[in-house]
Amino acid sequence: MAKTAGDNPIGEGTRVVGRDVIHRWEGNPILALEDIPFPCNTVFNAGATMHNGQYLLLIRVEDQRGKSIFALARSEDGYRFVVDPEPVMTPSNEEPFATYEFCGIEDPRITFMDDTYYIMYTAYSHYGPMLALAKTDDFVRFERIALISQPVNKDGALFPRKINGQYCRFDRPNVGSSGNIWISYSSDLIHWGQSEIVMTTRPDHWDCVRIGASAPPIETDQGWLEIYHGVKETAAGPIYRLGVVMLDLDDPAKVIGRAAIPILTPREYYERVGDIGNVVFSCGAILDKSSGEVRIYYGAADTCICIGTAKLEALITRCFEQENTP
Ligand code: BMA
Repeated sequence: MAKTAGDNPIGEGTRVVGRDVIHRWEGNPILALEDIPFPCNTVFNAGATMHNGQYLLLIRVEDQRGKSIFALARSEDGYRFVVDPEPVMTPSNEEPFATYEFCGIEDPRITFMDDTYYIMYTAYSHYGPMLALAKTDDFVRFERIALISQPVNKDGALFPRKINGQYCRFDRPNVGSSGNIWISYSSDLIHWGQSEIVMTTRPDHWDCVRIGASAPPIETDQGWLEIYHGVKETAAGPIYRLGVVMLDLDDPAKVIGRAAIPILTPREYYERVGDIGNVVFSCGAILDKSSGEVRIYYGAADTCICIGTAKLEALITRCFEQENTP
């Protein structure tokens, strides 16, 4: 439903929306609590992909205990989604996953590679968050592959092809309350190593406290385009925003362009107010190669799911503008 000026008690309706390179859909949010066909608390960060001509979102749903599970939402147009009646992945009862998923499974990111859909997600337990990997062919049967990091690690995003003969992922080990984007490699998707720092927080910027990969990287003729999130602490708590960076195609640990300003920042009421306010957080984006448009699905205020779009070329250009004007 299109918003009018009166809908937003914080700003002045949609007047502020045009300041971000990402265009928010006027019908946002696309999924909220009332769209989930089983009892839950909130719905937010979702992996995104195409499957048999349909848009699929693997959505993070927080149940009423406070533990997260995954459900599947389907759409013909990428905007209007219907959620399957039952969750598709819940914390495992089988070891070794049961111990490390005890507090929930979070933030799924989908990568299609070699006819298989891989899902890298955060397994949450009393021992802290760590990365896990599952796979599916049909979004009906999901098979866990392995726990693939120690705690504390989050924001795992698998590249869509091997690089120099190896599988490749971003991850985000924490150092206290801070954290940077790293890269790790594997020959079998189970054992990971050769870890290397990719990029760090910027002390004087919107991404000064923590950063992490958001959507899995998109291959372009300029390099790997990564949509990432950055956190700034304020007197009123953290603000989560989205930014873009371009990485070398053959050596994705090498940054070749990083936008100075965010591509999306919380401005709308549904991004400002919710269980965790002032959050836009993406786990999935879909590139339509024929139109050159990127559809970015993002959780807003840890309470609903939204869509924003941008031309791929606009995102690429942003990466190489060192001092983007606000
Ligand atoms: C991050 C993740 C996300 C969440 C965000 C804002 O650390 O846990 O799932 O959306 O915080 O609360």
